[in-house]
Amino acid sequence: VTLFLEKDSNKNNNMPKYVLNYFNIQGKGEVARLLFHCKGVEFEDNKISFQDWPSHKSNHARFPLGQMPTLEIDGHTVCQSAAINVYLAETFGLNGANASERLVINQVCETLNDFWNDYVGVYRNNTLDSEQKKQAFADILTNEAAKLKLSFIESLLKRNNDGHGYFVGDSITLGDLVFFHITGMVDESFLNDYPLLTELNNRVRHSAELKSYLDSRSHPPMP
Ligand SMILES: N[C@@H](CCC(=O)N[C@@H](CS)C(=O)NCC(=O)O)C(=O)O
Repeated sequence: VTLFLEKDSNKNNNMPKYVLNYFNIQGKGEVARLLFHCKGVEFEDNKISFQDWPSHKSNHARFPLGQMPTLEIDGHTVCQSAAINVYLAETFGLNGANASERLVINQVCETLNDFWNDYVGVYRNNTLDSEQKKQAFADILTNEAAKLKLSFIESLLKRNNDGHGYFVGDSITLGDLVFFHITGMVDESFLNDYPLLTELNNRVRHSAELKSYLDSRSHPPMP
């Protein structure tokens, strides 16, 4: 493990060979993809179909927990999406300039992670039919708890460049990408009451770094 960490920290070395393994959906692998595309770093986007997955799952050298995403870094395999995302963000300079900026980014990521867990709860709830699921997804972003979270996130945004830029600094970081990813899983009209957040999503969507990737992206948010 130390091998690739040492290599990464040496800026004179070439980038390692990255392989990201995940399903052909956005899900828990998409933030890593966005980080690669944002920085223009080459990687193999290895999309494994749901059909093929059972034959890979027990290969613990490539899937230590029998789950995806996993990231291969010069052949060393790591797992856990949040760990992968933070590692890539730090390696690419997309995780804030100092501890205070990372504190903002982490608050954004953790708050949005709560939404994600709510989504997954609804998604996996087999007692709901598809109409009830649609309603439950809508509730997740419009109930009182959601309003509190979205207002909080908007207030964090507002502290930097009066809310007309990014969560920290002057360019996209992990916080902006996680925000864009999670809120993008549902209808954007849910953000209508939060104009600065809507603006941020548009800014990320049309950023020079991500525009061409997002224009051509065809894999769905969820299966
Ligand atoms: N805590 C893990 C969870 C990973 C996870 O739940 N992976 C799911 C897909 S999102 C998976 O691999 N499911 C297939 C399986 O368990 O066989 C992470 O964040 O990476």
